[in-house]
Amino acid sequence: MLIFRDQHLTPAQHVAFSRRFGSLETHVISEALLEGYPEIYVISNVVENGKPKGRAYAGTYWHSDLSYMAVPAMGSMMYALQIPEIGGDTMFANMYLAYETLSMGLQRMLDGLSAVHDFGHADQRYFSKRGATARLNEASRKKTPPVEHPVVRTHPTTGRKALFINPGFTSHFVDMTEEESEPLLAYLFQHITQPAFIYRHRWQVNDLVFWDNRCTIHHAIRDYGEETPRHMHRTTICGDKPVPV
Ligand SMILES: O=C(O)CCC(=O)C(=O)O
Repeated sequence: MLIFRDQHLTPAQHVAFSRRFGSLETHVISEALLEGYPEIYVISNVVENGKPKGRAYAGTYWHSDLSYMAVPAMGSMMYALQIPEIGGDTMFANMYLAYETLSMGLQRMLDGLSAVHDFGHADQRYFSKRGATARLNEASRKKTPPVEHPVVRTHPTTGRKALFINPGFTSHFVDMTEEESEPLLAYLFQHITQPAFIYRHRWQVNDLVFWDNRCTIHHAIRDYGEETPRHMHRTTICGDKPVPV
């Protein structure tokens, strides 16, 4: 992760800087894209003239951006425009450490597994309970069928192994039922989100935070009131297909 405090960026500058690292994704939730800048996904609980300015409470569960796509995101760059005085932090967990601290036996077993990732899983499991806006509709559901990824991936730049599963989007292991997968996934999800692996970012207005989705997962904390504005712009940088170990 890279954190740049006190940046003063127009949407065009945010997009231009992001493009230096690769081509940019257009998020499947089209209602949340910034007018005139489809590369900017707006995460916001602000409503103006009765119209939501973005997707409220997006990412309020552990996930890696776009892991539900066949080619998940390399990185994301989030720019803070409005932040609650208290709360609204984002937690990031280190998936290299998550892998490296498992026993050799479990590492070896996971090295050979693949898992299914599904945007609908998070939508049903988390959003339906929390009244988020801009949920998956039929068109966006069609664009995001479940996909399979290796459970352990080799980072293309560092060559290090990282666990590539997350509670938000990973529904089960390939060739196993959800019921069979559940006990091991539950163990792994508590392992990968333990405090020792977490950096918690306390946002300030004008922060630009750039994270690598190939070796981290993150969780936006919803601990502020609905009347407390939180307004962010995010660009998403295209990645490559996860390489198994
Ligand atoms: O709002 C945040 O802090 C993070 C939102 C999120 O999870 C994301 O952009 O993927």
